[in-house]
Amino acid sequence: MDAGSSISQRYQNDGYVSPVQLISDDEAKSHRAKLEEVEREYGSLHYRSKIHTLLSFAADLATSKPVLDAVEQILGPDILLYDCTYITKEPQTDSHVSWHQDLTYWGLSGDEQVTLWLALSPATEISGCMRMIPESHKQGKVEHIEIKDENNVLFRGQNVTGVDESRALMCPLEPGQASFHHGWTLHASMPNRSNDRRIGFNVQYITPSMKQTINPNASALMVRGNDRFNHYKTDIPASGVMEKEAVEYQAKLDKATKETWTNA
Ligand SMILES: O=C(O)CCC(=O)C(=O)O
Repeated sequence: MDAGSSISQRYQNDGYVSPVQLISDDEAKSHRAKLEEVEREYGSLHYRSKIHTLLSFAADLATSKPVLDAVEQILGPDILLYDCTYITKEPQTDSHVSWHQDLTYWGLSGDEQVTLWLALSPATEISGCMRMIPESHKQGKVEHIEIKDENNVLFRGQNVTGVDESRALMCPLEPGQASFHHGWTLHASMPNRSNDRRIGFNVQYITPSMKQTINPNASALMVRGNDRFNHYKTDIPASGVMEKEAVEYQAKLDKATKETWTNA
């Protein structure tokens, strides 16, 4: 599916839209190569929040025109980049994601939020692509329980139990393709049984009207339109790669994000 007007219709009806071709295969491969070059020197960057403050190429992709054009169709003209991370499942590992809704532990005041998940390597049924329950966003927030599981990527091991998996649809993505999902859409993903890394570029966008109810110092980056609300401090996007000041700054933001999830 191309980035076109039907993104918003599909998103509103199904609670997600997939696949959307956002960048070319070559661009995805080049982004992956840059990420892996950094990882060879500094170690894995899996699940580090606010990565757009650490890596300029992450900030560039999260604020690029094709991405924001698609986000605008979902959220409208005023857009804040709220968080940005890589979610990586190493080859042949048990790392997985339990059924959950994104908004449950974020402390946001509403649901004008969308998550972008852009594939930087093949996301397939074998490598653990996302699975979604169509239209599940319409029921709003549902109960989560926390289950300790070191292989669950989710910070609190949050789970929605009793999901009717016969309704789940796979969202396979080629490198450069993406999905967008709503914060109340039930989704999960299985372990990576392939021989390649499964790498997703994961970005959360919100409208400026959304408040952060837990962290009074929460920050975000205005990426399109206007902010008439000023609820957020301004993130400083990275101007280089792993620059010393940025490393310290991102570490503080990452800590604050995880404290917010803990206290939500
Ligand atoms: O990367 C995954 O497998 C799951 C990602 C996810 O839960 C999300 O993007 O909200």
